[in-house]
Amino acid sequence: MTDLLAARPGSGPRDASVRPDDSTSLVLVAHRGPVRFSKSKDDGRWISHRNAGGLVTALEGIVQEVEQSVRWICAPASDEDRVVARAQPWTRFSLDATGSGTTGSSTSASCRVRMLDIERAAHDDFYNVIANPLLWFVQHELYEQAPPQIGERERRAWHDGYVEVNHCFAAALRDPATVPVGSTVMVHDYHFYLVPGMLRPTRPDLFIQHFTHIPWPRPEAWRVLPAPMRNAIFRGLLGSDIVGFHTAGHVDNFLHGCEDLLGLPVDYDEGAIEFDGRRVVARHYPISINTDALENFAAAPEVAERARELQANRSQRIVLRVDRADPSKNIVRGFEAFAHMLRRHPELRGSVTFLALLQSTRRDVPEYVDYMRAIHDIVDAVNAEFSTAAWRPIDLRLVDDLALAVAAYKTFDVLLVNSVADGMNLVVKEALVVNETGGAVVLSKRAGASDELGSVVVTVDPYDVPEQAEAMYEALSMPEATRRDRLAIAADIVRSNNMQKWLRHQLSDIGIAREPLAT
Ligand code: ADQ
Repeated sequence: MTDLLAARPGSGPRDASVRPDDSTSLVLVAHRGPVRFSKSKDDGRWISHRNAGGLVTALEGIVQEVEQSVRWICAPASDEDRVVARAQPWTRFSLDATGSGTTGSSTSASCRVRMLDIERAAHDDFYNVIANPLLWFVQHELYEQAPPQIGERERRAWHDGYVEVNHCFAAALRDPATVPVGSTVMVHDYHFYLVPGMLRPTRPDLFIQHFTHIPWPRPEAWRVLPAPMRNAIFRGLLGSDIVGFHTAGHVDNFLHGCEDLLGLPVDYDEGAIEFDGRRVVARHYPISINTDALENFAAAPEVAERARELQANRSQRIVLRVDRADPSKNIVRGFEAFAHMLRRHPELRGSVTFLALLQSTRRDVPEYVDYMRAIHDIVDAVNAEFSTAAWRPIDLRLVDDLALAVAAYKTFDVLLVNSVADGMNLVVKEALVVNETGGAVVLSKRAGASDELGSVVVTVDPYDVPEQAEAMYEALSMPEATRRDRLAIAADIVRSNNMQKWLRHQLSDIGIAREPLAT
């Protein structure tokens, strides 16, 4: 995932060191922090860089949205981060509100960042064996055809990695010097399902919210995991006061899981579960993008430069996808569908190019290495079948380049988002806001975004390749006026359900909302 802003060098950990104050009452817990460190080759000084990523950007929005100062607890992402984590527990990190554009004001919000000194072996098990791929694959239902082997390695990695890292986080959060009495703790994503349950018994003074950014599947999908693991996940989450998801469907799946797998009493009307003598509520908060910041970025010179480059080399029409190279994004089936369309509609050959901007991801996980190979194989096969001297049907670029992605968003004819499952999918929201050419969208019914946008885009089932081929053809063939009307409606939906709304809805439920800012 990429931020709207390039990493900006800042001050090193020595001079950025601060003592935490005691008035802080909002604590964010996420695997990634807003900052990472490197050592200058010139003078050996530490340099801090702003981290990229959709989740980081969203959490930065929280820092800007609330009045009180915020603490952010995260894991180190490199050996350099580990050195810094050992040398000093807290680093101050400033956000320039003009730069990130959340409020449009010139004031600067800041937070205190604490990276926990997690042992590398435990982190590897936690991240590369359990969180990605096991939990990611279970929750995106990528095991439908071939369930995983949960052997000794996975059991050990569960205890020595996932449980251990969650325990390290819970232990740090237990300390009132890290989390002052009465704080609100917002825990993010599938890395930390156990933290709320570990924290609750010793810190009943805290208000704990957990938010899951990826799909929450139906109870049956969880049966892929051994009962002790899946029960620990549900019970861990139920240490929260509020559990948040992107869609009403994910909430419903969670409630059914509590009833079916744990036998707990569930009030479906209220979205509430009785657990351990407490009432836990499940709510949905559909995440979005910072539309103002994106529109400003779309007008930047670097985007114009990429747009010129694209224009110089483009064929008449472009089918676009922008994704991490992740099996959940269904990239291989997307290329198969494109080939299917070229077979059924040979008149399109030579005039439509599939531009795929793929960001490499999770290279330490064998499933991802295999998937990348499968992507290259299908691209080679399709290009070998259809290429002519003047035209190559698939233009695959392995890039992490948001300026190029935004330039492509501006002028695509069809955007393909065919995820097997997706918590939300921010690519479709970004593309709809930026497109200037009446681009049409083909969207998976299993992306969270289809709840909001399904009625104005062409929706598809992610496993149905011929349907995706026909949907792309339909989108390419749609009259321009229809495409422009649909785009305008869809972009309005995204602009009115923007990231600020996602944040304020949660903060209001937590009860710490400030007065709405004029936007
Ligand atoms: P992701 O799975 O990463 O997020 P998504 O929501 O689509 O998926 O966000 C991807 C982000 O990365 C977008 O901001 C996009 O612009 C950027 N990106 C993708 N490819 C890129 C490239 N080649 N170059 C530059 N930037 C690129 C997880 C869940 C989603 C959920 C989000 C937020 O899987 O379902 O929407 O978190 O909760």
